[in-house]
Amino acid sequence: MKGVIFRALEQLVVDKLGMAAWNNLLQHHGLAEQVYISPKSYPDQELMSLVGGISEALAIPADQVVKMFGEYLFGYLANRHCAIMNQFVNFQELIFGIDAVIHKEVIKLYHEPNLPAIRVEQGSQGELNVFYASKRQLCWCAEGLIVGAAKYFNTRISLQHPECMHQGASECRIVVKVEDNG
Ligand code: MNH
Ligand code: ZN
Repeated sequence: MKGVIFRALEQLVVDKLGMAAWNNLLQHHGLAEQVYISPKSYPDQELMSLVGGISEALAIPADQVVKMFGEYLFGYLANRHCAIMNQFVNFQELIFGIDAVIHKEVIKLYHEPNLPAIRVEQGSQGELNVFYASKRQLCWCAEGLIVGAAKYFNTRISLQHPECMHQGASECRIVVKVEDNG
């Protein structure tokens, strides 16, 4: 994962628990000397162990920590990439543009980013099926990012996650129902 992802996690932890908690976390995971500033990629495993540490510190299951982080990450990325965000007028457009617009721009802006495969299909009841696949299996982060996107557009949604890589599926299916379009 890119440094930007770790910096977002750092900001979340510092916001919620303070700088000492972040330094403690790094220390407990042998990352005390680590600063996530360079444009290179850092091992996915470091993100996973930090999530594990936060999960322990807050007594919240890791999947919920990852989802909370995803929601926070959306705001963090949206702030830094206004030019990308301004291409979307509403929540649905953004969701349909994750792969072909957002992550396509990310490939131009970041050196060899590690991105998931995402495709979106309209369901028969107006719901959106977001299909997610990645060897990082961060589908809870995807859920959180979707929640963050909905909040960004003042849109009320509900989510289901009926097929999941963590349950042996080859890709996750996240069903997004728009309840109220702001
Ligand atoms: Mn996007 C990584 C999904 C919006 C920029 N993105 C990820 C990952 C997921 C993801 C999941 C974690 C990697 C993986 O699972 O393999 N992203 C989404 C979803 C939305 C989204 C579901 C909207 C909803 N992403 C955005 C926006 C931006 C962005 C908006 C920026 C403008 N995403 C990134 C960057 C990475 C990333 C940057 C990190 C790449 C890396 O670490 O190498
Ligand atoms: Zn899943």
